[in-house]
Amino acid sequence: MQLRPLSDHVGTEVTGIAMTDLDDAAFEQLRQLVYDRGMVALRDQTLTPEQHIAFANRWGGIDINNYFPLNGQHPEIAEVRKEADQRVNIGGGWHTDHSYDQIPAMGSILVARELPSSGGDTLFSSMGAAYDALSEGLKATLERLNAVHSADHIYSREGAYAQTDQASVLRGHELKTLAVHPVIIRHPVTGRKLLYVNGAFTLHFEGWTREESQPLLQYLYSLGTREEFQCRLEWRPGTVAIWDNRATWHLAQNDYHGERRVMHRITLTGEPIGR
Ligand SMILES: O=C(O)CCC(=O)C(=O)O
Ligand SMILES: [Fe+2]
Repeated sequence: MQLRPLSDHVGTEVTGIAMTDLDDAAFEQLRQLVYDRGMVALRDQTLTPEQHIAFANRWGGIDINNYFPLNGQHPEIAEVRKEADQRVNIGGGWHTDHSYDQIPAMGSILVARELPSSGGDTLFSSMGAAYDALSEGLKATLERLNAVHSADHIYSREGAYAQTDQASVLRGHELKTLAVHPVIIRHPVTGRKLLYVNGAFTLHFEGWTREESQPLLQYLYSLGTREEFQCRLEWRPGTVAIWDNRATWHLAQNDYHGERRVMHRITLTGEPIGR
């Protein structure tokens, strides 16, 4: 397995291995790499949907996404799709997946199925680096805070996608989600401290109004998207990304209007998170 870091803090490109053919030692090495680097991009894979599912089950388990369109044949696989005539993409703002769940998903495995001729990159940002960059004073304040997360304002009938051309394909408009998580969490495996709020799903600090929360949240969002904490994944046919939702945020660039982009996502079950 050959490794190439995509930036200082997040993302490693892996070549020279096949996901379908890993012995236990190589599988555990890959798992550790995802935890340490936040995102791993495996190049030159040929992964059928069945192999995608088998790999996710080997990792530990699958959380079904309640909102994205499902792939007809495989309910475990959600489709992240933008058609040539659609303007809005899925995941076009900085976020981490499923923070509105009580036990948020560990991560996601995204397989490129149809790519535009150019554009459609995904950016990732390191929440470990964001935490490390906080002052000791703000760290101490944030350590004591929890934040409230929900997906309702994104996916409900009045939500962010409602008036867009993704509305008709998204599901779960009637679902209600609410979860409270510490603002600073410890990675359940590595113990690394991480900033755990995000611009898509975090509503406010627990016990604070939204109005009171906004300025500090906005500060944290701008900190978390500093360019030096980011990497860029340029997809190629055969690229598969595995990312850790606790340790990173991501953003899907929407710069390929007029072309189709189709990705298959499986969401990986997580462990309870805490301080
Ligand atoms: O399409 C992408 O690159 C990522 C979309 C996204 O946010 C996701 O699959 O969770
Ligand atoms: Fe996402």
